[in-house]
Amino acid sequence: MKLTRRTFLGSSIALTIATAFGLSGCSKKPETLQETEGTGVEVQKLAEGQWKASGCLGCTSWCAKQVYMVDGRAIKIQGHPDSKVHGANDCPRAHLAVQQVYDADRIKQPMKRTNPKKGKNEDPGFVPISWDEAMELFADKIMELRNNDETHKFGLFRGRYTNINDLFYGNLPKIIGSPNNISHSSICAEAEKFGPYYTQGYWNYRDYDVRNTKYIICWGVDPLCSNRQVSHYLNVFGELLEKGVKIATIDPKHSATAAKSHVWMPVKPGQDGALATAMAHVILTEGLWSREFVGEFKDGENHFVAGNTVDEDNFEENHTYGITKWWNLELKDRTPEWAEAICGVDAATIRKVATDFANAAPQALVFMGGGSNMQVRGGYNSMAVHALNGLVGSAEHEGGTITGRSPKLNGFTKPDDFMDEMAQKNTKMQKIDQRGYKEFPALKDGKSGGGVVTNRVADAILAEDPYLPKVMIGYFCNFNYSCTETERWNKAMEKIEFFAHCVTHYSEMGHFADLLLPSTHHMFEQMSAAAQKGNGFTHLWIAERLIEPFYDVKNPESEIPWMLAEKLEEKGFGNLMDYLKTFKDPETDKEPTNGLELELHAFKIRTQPIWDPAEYAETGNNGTKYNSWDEFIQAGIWNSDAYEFKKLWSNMPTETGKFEFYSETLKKALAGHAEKHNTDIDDILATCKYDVVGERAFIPHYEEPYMVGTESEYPFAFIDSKSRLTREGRAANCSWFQEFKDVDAGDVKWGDCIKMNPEDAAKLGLQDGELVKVTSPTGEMTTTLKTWVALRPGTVQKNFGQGHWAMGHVAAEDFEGRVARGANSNDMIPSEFERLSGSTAYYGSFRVRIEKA
Ligand SMILES: Nc1nc2c(c(=O)[nH]1)N[C@H]1C(S)=C(S)[C@@H](COP(=O)(O)OP(=O)(O)OC[C@H]3O[C@@H](n4cnc5c(=O)[nH]c(N)nc54)[C@H](O)[C@@H]3O)O[C@H]1N2
Ligand SMILES: Nc1nc2c(c(=O)[nH]1)N[C@H]1C(S)=C(S)[C@@H](COP(=O)(O)OP(=O)(O)OC[C@H]3O[C@@H](n4cnc5c(=O)[nH]c(N)nc54)[C@H](O)[C@@H]3O)O[C@H]1N2
Ligand code: SF4
Ligand SMILES: [Mo]
Repeated sequence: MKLTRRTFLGSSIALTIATAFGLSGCSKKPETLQETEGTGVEVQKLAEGQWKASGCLGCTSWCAKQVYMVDGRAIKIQGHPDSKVHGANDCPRAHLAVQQVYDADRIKQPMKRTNPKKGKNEDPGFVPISWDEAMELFADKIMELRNNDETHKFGLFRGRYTNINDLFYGNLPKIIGSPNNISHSSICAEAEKFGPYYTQGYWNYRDYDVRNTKYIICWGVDPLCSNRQVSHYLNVFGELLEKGVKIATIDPKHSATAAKSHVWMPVKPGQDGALATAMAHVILTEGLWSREFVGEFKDGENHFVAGNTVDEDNFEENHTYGITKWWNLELKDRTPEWAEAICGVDAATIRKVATDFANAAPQALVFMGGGSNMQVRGGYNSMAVHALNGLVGSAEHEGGTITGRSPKLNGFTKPDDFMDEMAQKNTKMQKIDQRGYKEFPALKDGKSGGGVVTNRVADAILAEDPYLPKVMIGYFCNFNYSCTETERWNKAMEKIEFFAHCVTHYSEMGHFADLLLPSTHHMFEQMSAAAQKGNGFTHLWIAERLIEPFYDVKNPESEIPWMLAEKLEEKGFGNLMDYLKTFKDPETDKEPTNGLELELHAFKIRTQPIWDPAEYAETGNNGTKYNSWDEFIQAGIWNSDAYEFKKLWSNMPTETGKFEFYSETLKKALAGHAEKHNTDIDDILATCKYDVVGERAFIPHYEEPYMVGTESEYPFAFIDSKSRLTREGRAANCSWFQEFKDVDAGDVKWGDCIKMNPEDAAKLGLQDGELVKVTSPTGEMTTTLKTWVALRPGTVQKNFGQGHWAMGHVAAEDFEGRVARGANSNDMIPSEFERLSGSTAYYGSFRVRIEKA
């Protein structure tokens, strides 16, 4: 059976896009056109409606939103004015959510695969079934695992998620008896957290006090386009420039932010470590480090002279640890002239930026994104770049880089009492992502195997090492598109006996599913909540179901587990249902009787320290205090109190309590991992593709980037960046994404391109606009060439977001024929890792060859 549009539309085929958008079929006629006073411009007045609180999971910014509701339909979105993070400000991508929820291409009811053969070129033959049948099938598969004592062969993939995800992602696999809950975190940003953790003990995103700063270095980050708090930065940037804040951007491409910066430093891809260590060298030799934070030579003289070691005993450190070791082991030789030859930024610019930055400090900050560190040897770049904040005393300082406060929330009942003997035993098995293997330390929070290695799962499945999982469920994720070397994922998912995918849309991953479980859209069709920081505050938004879904969709984090628990109970395994019954309504003490009640109770329990005075009297509440659930849910937002600067000085959660330039914390973590594998740290680092030996392993240092493909065979270093309008991997089926694709400078509407400096194009005899074949050591793609001056010669750049062959009729060139619109860089990016954090390497990691197609 062919995967046709009709199959997808099912019984809802009569719904046209027009009705979906509320343009017709609406009980009220649209209001008439009116002239806005004095302008002569006629605009359509918004129909009578109401702003309702909600939130956006379009990216990790997790912005608080309001949705304008008319007759039960969502028609417009704005920032929640009460958010102290971004106020009513918005990012353009929020509006795409309206196109997503009313998309005619959504999966409208559960679908079952009828073709047992899996493969990209196989037609899955999906046919509609009821939820009851779907859950029956799924529960049978889990019971098979239980009957064979192989519950560890169950696995759950998580992409994006809400604040109650611990119920489904955290605890459900444990109760079934599996260690395998695999999040997408390490295809996202783990290497970026590595540096801040191994210097100041903080494994999370940072916040930047830009309103009080004088100098910002945007390093491998494009805050006007991506990263977190786009809604905030897009709107505050003008104010900063007007006030005279200086901005330098370090990015091999001329990004949206570079275009608004005073200085653009087009670092060669992957060479961030050279630049960062040279800037540290300048700050020390020029005597511009923070005396208050770092300390001073006992004799008051500056002994940091290029090429000379210093006497460690002659320096009295304050809130930091290891400054002289860092100098002696690394920085003394890292002159700007040395760096210029390596990283391609001239020595004078390095000197000037380092000096201006340090002179503005402590109201000066380095804003670090993934560009500088989601690289094969990016762990130490992450440390080196973040350490600059330590050198100038801006870490935790007003106008500096801060770590943000989290809301105090309640956890759920622990699953332990609901795990039977089989579950206790099988959850102790090795996880299927190989975390903690010798070659995958994944040292989150200082622990060997403490973090996830998402993208390794494909290899592990193919190698059946540690074992082949059999029954899997995934939600809000699309690893066959979002992970590198996508073909590995296609082959791996073919091997999974039974896979259920809980998503709004068909996708490259869903193509390999046995069950498609249509999911609610997080912004409109379910209860939802998330917390994020920005502007010196943290907000937590909470949203009620705003739209009564007109497709047969369910929330994967609550309704699907409930239905599964019912089925499992019928089949004799009641532990999951017993567990879910502990989710009692904190107000009435009533047990949930269905999935929607479970959802409501879970959010109430989680946020009780925000809305229940009796609860926060005990737990504390470091922000808005509500008097009841109703009051909280109506307002839809909680804000933290303002950040307390300097509170963590000499109180960092590191081994020494200090900001570590010589990381005792990393030394301990690496030693723990080496000991587990009966070897030494040098061997571990070599296994992880690092060059370093000895003591330098514990300090931020320069490593030559590990690039796949030799320069002679593959002359161009590839630069991957996010499309400005992509909502992670899932905006391409919105016509607004396609129509405005050219907001990415140089890109084309409804299409795709790769960009190259015109000098390089001329050398190759290639013309702007012609089709080219791009070949990497592991894949190839055909796309249009655009010449673009804003790139250094020797590089090519392409944005991530197009290249969907599944998803829908807008995203794909030919949906039924599985022909992509544009190209997915991941078809070409070799699968490499930053192994110390478990991250996938997207940046500074490979080269390509370009020829006429
Ligand atoms: N080359 C390259 N690759 C990248 C990146 C890059 O910059 N370059 N970025 C990386 C990053 S930072 C990340 S975080 C990952 C993201 O990668 P993933 O976590 O795999 O997420 P998406 O690709 O966004 O796919 C999410 C799926 O969820 C479904 N969906 C959409 N909305 C909803 C909803 O409201 N509810 C549910 N249940 N499902 C929904 C859609 O069908 C979509 O297929 O990609 C990574 N991959
Ligand atoms: N528009 C948009 N914004 C998003 C998302 C989205 O999908 N779309 N996703 C969100 C998510 S999930 C995440 S994790 C964050 C990630 O946000 P970031 O970590 O900031 O990651 P990117 O935007 O992928 O990359 C940042 C910059 O790195 C540059 N870069 C590439 N190679 C190198 C290099 O070798 N060195 C240096 N210095 N720079 C390099 C790229 O050109 C790009 O401008 O963004 C979030 N914001
Ligand atoms: S897409 Fe990201 S930045 Fe934009 S509104 Fe949504 S969460 Fe905020
Ligand atoms: Mo991400």
